[in-house]
Amino acid sequence: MQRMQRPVLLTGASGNIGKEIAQHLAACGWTLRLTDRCPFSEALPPRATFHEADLADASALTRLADGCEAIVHFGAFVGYGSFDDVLDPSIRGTVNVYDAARRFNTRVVYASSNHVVGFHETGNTLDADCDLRPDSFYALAKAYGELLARLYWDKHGVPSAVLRIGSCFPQPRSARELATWLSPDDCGRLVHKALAAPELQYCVVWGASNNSRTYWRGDDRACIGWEPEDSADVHEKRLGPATPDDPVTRFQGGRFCTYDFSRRD
Ligand code: 15L
Repeated sequence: MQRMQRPVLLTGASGNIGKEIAQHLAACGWTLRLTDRCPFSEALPPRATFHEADLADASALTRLADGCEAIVHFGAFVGYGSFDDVLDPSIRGTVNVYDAARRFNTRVVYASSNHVVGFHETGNTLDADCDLRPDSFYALAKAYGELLARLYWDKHGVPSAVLRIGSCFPQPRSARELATWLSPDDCGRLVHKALAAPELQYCVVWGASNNSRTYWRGDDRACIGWEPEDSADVHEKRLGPATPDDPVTRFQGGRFCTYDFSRRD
């Protein structure tokens, strides 16, 4: 399907999820302007251009966003890092994205993370308006991005779909991921729906497939008309039950919660 429209800017395009999203959106007919600090290692999707740039560079971001219809923001420091690790790519980078969206009057599809609620226990089922309990500086930076999205909607009318991405890998790799898995296809469809939704304000959607063991329930998916089509349930036999006394299974954020954990009670 070919859409006649201005390009969509995709940040973090060279990352594992970014590459999948680029292919999926191109197949849905979107014209893409891809950007990342690292080169795009695969053949470019049809109608896509690639521009190497640093998210912390506000003028580069402004040039890239000029003429775009929307920004899909997946660029970030990825993994368990320090405050210094996340400061430029995730915090400054996301401010630059929102400033560009405000300037050019575009919507933002913001890739947040399930780790913003990582310190909720796995026995609790959460609605999207639950307390944020970030499990790392990585998650704190994602939570900052969620609040930026809220601020830029309330103050400047920049629409955002905040997607709390679970574990987006080709297949679930652990008992935890039977709850948190988001299939790459469901992820692609989610971003496409967030881009295509005719009326977008500020909404938060759990980015997880239709998993029976999910930790997450209510959200704003109806606003963008998305429902997951895949499920981690078919992998249950292979991955087995969660071990109840494993500290990694106590909190929803899994391993991120256990790194540098020093609380004693
Ligand atoms: C994320 O946000 C991370 O980027 C990814 O590396 C995984 O840790 C994933 O969440 C997850 O929770 O499985």
